[in-house]
Amino acid sequence: MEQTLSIIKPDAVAKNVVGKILDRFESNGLRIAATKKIQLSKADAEAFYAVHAERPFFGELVEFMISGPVVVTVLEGEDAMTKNRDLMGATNPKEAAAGTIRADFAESIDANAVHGSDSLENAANEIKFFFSDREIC
Ligand code: RTP
Ligand code: MG
Repeated sequence: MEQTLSIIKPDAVAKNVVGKILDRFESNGLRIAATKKIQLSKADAEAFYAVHAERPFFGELVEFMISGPVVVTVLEGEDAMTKNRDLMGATNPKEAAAGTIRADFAESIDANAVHGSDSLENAANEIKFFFSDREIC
């Protein structure tokens, strides 16, 4: 069964909508195979978003991701990676379709509520970044 990684970002954790967001996944056919709440270090965030290291928004992205705890989750199901990206909506919540997580819970392109792996290869690497095999059920 396909797996992907979700991160509920600090803005959504601070708004106390973790349960509401996890419900979107479960209500749309995805299963929670692993989940935990953690505070990322600066080194964690820089490593996780290394692909964006040269982008102008990298510094702000890292500072935002360490501004409070996040909830990292392994989602499992048919087409889990694509399904999660569809449920999230566009990166900029102003462009996100009605009913998506970002349309309903995100504030701005920086504070945009969730991260989701964008390829199966990245999903496998991102899951390994956060979870050991025994934590994934
Ligand atoms: P994510 O990686 O967090 O799931 O978001 P995404 O795939 O929809 O967007 P991506 O292009 O991977 O960008 C990662 C995060 O960087 C911030 N960003 N800011 N100011 C900007 O132009 C800009 N572009 C991207 C967003 O917070 C985005 O989620
Ligand atoms: Mg991305």
